[in-house]
Amino acid sequence: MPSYDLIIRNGTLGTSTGTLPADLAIKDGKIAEIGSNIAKSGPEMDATGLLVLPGGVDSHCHIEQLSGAGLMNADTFESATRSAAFGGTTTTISFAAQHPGMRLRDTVSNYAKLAEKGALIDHAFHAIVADVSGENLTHDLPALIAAGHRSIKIFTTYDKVRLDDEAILETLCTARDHGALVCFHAENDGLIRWATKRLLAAGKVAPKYHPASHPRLAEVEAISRMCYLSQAADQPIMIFHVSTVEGLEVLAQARARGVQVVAETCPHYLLQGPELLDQPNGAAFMCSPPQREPTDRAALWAALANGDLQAVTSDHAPYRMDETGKFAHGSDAPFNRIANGMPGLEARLPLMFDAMMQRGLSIADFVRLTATNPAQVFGLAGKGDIAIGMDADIAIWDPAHKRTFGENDLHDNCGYNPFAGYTVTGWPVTVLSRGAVVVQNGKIIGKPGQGRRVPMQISDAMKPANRL
Ligand code: DUC
Ligand code: ZN
Ligand code: ZN
Repeated sequence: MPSYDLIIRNGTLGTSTGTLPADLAIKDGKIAEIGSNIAKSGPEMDATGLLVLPGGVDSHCHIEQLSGAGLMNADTFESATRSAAFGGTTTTISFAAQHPGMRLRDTVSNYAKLAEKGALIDHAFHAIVADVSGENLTHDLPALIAAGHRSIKIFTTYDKVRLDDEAILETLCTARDHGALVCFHAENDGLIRWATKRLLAAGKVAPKYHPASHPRLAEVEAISRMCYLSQAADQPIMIFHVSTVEGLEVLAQARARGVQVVAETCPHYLLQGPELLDQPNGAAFMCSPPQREPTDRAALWAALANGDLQAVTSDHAPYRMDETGKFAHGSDAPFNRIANGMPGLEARLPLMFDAMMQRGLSIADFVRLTATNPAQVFGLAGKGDIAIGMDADIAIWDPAHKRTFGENDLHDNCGYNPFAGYTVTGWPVTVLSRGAVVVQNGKIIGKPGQGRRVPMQISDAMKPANRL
């Protein structure tokens, strides 16, 4: 008779393909058996009335990172991954951010040390490439890719970190030669600068003018251009945080030409509008791209339902509402000098569980969009689903638990919740990472440093079609 480390009994398992009532046994951090009559062999957990889902994979979160504007965000790996675990997420992919003048290999190795010390859950990194000079592309990036850092992030805007088209093409070619995915923050830099200059000159400096400074055409143009560069280099890409209906149309047109492009959106583009910025604490809701219109939200929801968008990530970018964060340039700084971003690691899954169930999506849709797809796109073997042999990264949900978010009830270091007042039904009550309990009964049990780096394997989303 096998002896298991833990059996979770009487729950309903939720996988990327459906649900089934079953018990689940864990051995050595992995799912070892799924069935209805697993013999008792050690510790047990009762999940009667609960859903046993894979822990979330948040493939877009900014942790302990210098922003494009050179500001350190509010979270350490410890605080961010604690917050993630409370929200049912068990794997993060955050950003090792190169700034011009830095060697890429040092950027990633220094960042890995922070994660090794602080992370409570498993993790991987995207390498932000902001300087392609010297040996960064010829030596460092291939070596990093070989070591399992198979995701590259590029900004098309933000002065300090953006790359021009030629540098983007060179990076796409390096990714193609060595097996990596290139992801984009896609907004047209010139359009943003032009709009910003005109707004400031007209004295329109408050946070409520931020959306006008990031026109929707900036996103549409840059997504389109990145799709053409992907086509030219014959290398797949990923577009981060799609916010507009026209952005979705551009993606559909590119796919019809054969461009291999996957894309994500985030809870704030699905649930929030730009009117939130027109209030005294409007800076709390500033992000780029900005929240858009009801028609955009409807189109994004439709794209999640029909498969045109592959993932919902948090874009967790925590800046406190004080001089260490949003107001580093003064409490009356103009919108273009206020840090962009909101905390989202913890609220992502409860928000999406509630919103998806309300809109008629299935548990399997929720699992795929928040865990399975991001794990598969980034080649995180063993993550993002419930099946024998997968890592026992599990979130046990009470689907009936109702909660209204408070002003400052998250476990990160950000000090506010941009979804305060929002009521959700469904909550992760127990969270396991590789079989070990990290959150139970509202308490953190996991320890900093117990998370491991997950090397990325070459995924289908990274492979060129060989049309060159
Ligand atoms: N926009 C970004 O590009 N990154 C972090 C947060 C944000 O709002
Ligand atoms: Zn971005
Ligand atoms: Zn981001």
